[in-house]
Amino acid sequence: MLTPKDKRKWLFIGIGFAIIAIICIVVPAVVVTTNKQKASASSSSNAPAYAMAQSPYDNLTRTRNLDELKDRERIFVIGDVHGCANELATLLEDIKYNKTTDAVILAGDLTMKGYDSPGVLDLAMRENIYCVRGNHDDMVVRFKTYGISTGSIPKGNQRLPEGDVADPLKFDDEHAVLARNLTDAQYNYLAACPMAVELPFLNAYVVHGGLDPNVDDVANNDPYTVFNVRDVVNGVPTRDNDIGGHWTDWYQIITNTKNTTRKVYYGHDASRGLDLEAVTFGLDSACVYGHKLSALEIYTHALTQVNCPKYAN
Ligand SMILES: *[C@@H]1O[C@H](CO)[C@@H](O)[C@H](O)[C@H]1NC(C)=O
Ligand SMILES: *[C@@H]1O[C@H](CO)[C@@H](O)[C@H](O)[C@H]1NC(C)=O
Ligand SMILES: *[C@@H]1O[C@H](CO)[C@@H](O)[C@H](O)[C@H]1NC(C)=O
Ligand SMILES: *[C@@H]1O[C@H](CO)[C@@H](O)[C@H](O)[C@H]1NC(C)=O
Ligand SMILES: [Mn+2]
Repeated sequence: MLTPKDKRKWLFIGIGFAIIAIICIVVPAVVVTTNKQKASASSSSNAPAYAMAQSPYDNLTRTRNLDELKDRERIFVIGDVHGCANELATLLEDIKYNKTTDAVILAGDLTMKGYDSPGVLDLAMRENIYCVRGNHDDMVVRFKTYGISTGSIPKGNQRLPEGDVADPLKFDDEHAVLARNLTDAQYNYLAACPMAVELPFLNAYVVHGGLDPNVDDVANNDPYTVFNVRDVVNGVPTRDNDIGGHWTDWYQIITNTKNTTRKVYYGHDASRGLDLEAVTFGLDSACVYGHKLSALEIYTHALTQVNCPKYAN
């Protein structure tokens, strides 16, 4: 028989073990779980490991959801226009573009290289055309945002002060010449072209260069890479197009391991030209270099092209 004193003793020992068990098992479990939640929250909002600094002057919208286009009869994506305003106007006529019932999305690099970048922006504004930002557009925007913020865009070969960006710029750059020429309306239009346009009703995106298939939230892509990617070398995207493999092959392989097939319409790779694959659709057919300007209709994949004189090398 246990005496009342023994009972109390065993009761205290039991309570002691319970407290030790709580300290040793429950507390660490809670801490580990909390840390895991923190880690997954921060990794999902993190840029990929290869990302460089983002310019304080890029004034960039990462993604724009264009669910509003779901009732349009036709949606066209047009490749790099690069200042070829007349060819864009001809292409709109050829597709019989109706801004009420159709939509047009420009796949970036509206500006530079060609003869009338401001004219392209004016035409795009007038025709309610949608857009994403290209690598050349990005440089023009960064100069102009700097000009708006500081009062002027100086001349000379000093660096635009942007931190450790992947593509540092100097004020004697040709993109600064166009930036000095842009009206506020033209700048506002160009600056508002996002890194990526989402068409959720088609599970499709429009970007200039490409997307990293391992980044689940498209907004977490590295903007410089989205504007510039052509190839992938050992799993790391690069601007080059003669080493590694085409980013679209990598994109297709990773997409095959996933449960969603996110289509990507893009431009930027004039040397590869038109490149329509299963889930990626390359539309830079080198208009400014004397080839063609291309419009792909997303529902039917009907292709319309116009010929372009050679304006740049
Ligand atoms: C565009 O389509 C709307 C609706 O069908 C029509 O009323 C309008 O006349 C069309 N505009 C042109 C320029 O064809
Ligand atoms: C800048 O504007 C001037 C005058 O409007 C024009 O002559 C020139 O071609 C423009 N330059 C660029 C790069 O757009
Ligand atoms: C950034 O761009 C928007 C248009 O998207 C414009 O309204 C705004 O003024 C710009 N901001 C700066 C600092 O220039
Ligand atoms: C893929 O998605 C479908 C439908 O949402 C689901 O039933 C299936 O389990 C998913 N498969 C994988 C491997 O996640
Ligand atoms: Mn480009």
